[in-house]
Amino acid sequence: MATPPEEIIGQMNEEEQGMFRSLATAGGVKKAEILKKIQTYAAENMEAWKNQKVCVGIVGDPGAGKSTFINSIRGLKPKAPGAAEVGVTHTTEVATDYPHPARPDNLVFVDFPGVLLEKGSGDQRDFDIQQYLTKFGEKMEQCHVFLVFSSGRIQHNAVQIGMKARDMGKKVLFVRSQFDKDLADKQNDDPEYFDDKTEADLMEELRQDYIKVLKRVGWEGEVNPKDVFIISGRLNHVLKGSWDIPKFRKSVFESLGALQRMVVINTCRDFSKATIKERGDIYRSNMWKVAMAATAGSLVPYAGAAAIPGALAVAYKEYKEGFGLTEDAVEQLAMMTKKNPGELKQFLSFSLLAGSRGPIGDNEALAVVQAICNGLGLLTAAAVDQTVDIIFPVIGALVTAPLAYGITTKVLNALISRMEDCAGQLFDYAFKESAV
Ligand SMILES: Nc1nc2c(ncn2[C@@H]2O[C@H](COP(=O)(O)OP(=O)(O)O)[C@@H](O)[C@H]2O)c(=O)[nH]1
Ligand SMILES: [Mg+2]
Repeated sequence: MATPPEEIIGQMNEEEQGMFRSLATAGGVKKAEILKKIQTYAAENMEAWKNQKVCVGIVGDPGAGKSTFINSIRGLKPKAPGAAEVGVTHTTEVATDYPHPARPDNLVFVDFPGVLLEKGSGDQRDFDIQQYLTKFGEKMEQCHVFLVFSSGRIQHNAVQIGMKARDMGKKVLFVRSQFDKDLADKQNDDPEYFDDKTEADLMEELRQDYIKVLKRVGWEGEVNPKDVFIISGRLNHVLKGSWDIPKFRKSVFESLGALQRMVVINTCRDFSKATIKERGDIYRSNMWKVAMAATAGSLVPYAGAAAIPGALAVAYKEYKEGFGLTEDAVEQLAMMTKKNPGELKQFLSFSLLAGSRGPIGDNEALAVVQAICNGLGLLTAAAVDQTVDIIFPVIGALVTAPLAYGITTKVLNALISRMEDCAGQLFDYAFKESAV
């Protein structure tokens, strides 16, 4: 029994469905031929996200925390190589690109100037949005989403620029940063506030305040409170997902296309527990492609097995990155939570292994695991324990597979679910009794 093409086409995004639906409904094209075409497409496009570009435009008042956030979202500390200068008060008149160091061609944050100084005038009140657009309009067009930063007293200029971005059809999100500072100030200045109110109440007040100020400074149209995010731009808070960071990340996902989302989750490190499900779902939506690529060459069980390791290995590596389960990520997590890195890695290995006994005998499974891992080049000294542990149930399922495509998607789904669980458990374990 072969997998019907309709089932696979149903998993595709709109554009891809358009490509293959007509083929499936056209008379005279054999199912096997359609499957072959889908396979070829999948094999060629499994990593198509690597050709995508995501550009995030940022504007806001000086001192709002733009540079700090631009560094943190790229995983950089303030003085790291490539980091934006923080605390600079002089105004610049250029839009500065800040590429993500891990994928500089795929993910760029653009710091747009909030002013346009006329030669000889130096008067900011003369801000001319038309002139600004002449200079920066093209660059703004290249951005996919805009962030308007404020520290409570947003400037007229930033509002004008934000509205233009909106009029260009861009999603505009509003960010009020430095909530860690706001919270500490409130606890110091008005401790009684917290007798009957919570952190969440203070966040709501700041959110409403942001909307009020936006209106006062000339924002035209409704501002949805769901588009306003109260965050701290400090590295640890961005990585941990404090306050509105998870909601913010989800809104950014929603503003992007399917492949662009892959760029973000595979590139921007995120330890937050609250986005685990969204990250998993982004990988799930791409599963059919991985599975079809894995079975490229044949849909006959075993005959296609030679292609399986390559596609699976690629997906496996992506998942580890996206869920923060790489050696490097775990070491960073250990550092920020002041835990012993060895201890965290051991915990991760243990949770990956838990409940992984498959339907086939241990010796048999081990032999297959070793063969596959060798083929994947994953059997390196550093990664071996984690890799074998997680691939174990995958291979267990493959060996008993009656049908390569169907089983591979099941296996990928299991792999994603396993990584989701592990990422959640690791988060709880790492942040337990941690001051971060
Ligand atoms: N506590 C705290 N300080 C921040 C935060 N974001 C920025 N700062 C500080 O605020 C000042 C201005 O930040 P910067 O990122 O340069 O703002 P920009 O002018 O918008 O680029 C610097 O001293 C930062 O260290 C934050 O989220 N929390
Ligand atoms: Mg700055």
